[in-house]
Amino acid sequence: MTTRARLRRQDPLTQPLLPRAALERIAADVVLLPGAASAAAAALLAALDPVIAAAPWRHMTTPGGARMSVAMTNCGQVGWVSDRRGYRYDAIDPDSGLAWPRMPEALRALATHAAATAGFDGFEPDACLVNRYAPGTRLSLHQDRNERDLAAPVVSVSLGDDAIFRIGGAAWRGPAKSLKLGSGDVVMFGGPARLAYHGIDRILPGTSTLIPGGGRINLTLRRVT
Ligand code: MD3
Ligand code: FE
Repeated sequence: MTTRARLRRQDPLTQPLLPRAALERIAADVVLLPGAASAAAAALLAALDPVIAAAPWRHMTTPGGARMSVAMTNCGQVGWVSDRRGYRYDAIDPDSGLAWPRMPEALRALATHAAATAGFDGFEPDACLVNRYAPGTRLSLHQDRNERDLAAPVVSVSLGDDAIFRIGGAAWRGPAKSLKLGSGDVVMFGGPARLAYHGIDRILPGTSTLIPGGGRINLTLRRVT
């Protein structure tokens, strides 16, 4: 549970009058829907089971030859892959030689509805990158720019342990904001924020019991083709 949610729940007088904000604008084109996926969290996790069975977690290699500490898989028409040749999207899972598993309908619908709530109408994701963070795992500051249509937003769904997320601007250096992402939080990144540098600095272990064994799973729904 996030600090924000804990504070509100401990205050029986104000809770009925001041429900947790349904939408927080973090920056011009970054919209947080706190807990928007909380009710669906267990169902989303279960919907990932067939995805993981068909395309098991793997640690990809960066173009520089480093093993990523984040474990990843994909579902949808194309999946994000990285190896010595670079980063790209591919319709084929290199580990199986098969198409990526289909995107669970519950996930697609959640992303489309969340995007519409934030003002991104008509978002039709065709890819979902699934990231798994054990405690101690980090994702270094990077940009996502391999998607063809950079006008489409990216929708992120956090499950499990809280994470400290950092988002800066279009330059690697420069001011950045830190944001705690808790289980069920949905964040939309659109417009100029689409090219913002961002990363995961830290996982806060033991902050959620959703995922057996702990840790965090992040789903990013994207329009790639
Ligand atoms: C801002 N994932 O998969 S989600 C990624 O929590 C990635 O697993 C992080 O960065 C995670 O590429 C952060 C938030 C996010 C995702 C994609 C973005 C923010 C973004 C793309 C453009 C701008
Ligand atoms: Fe990213």
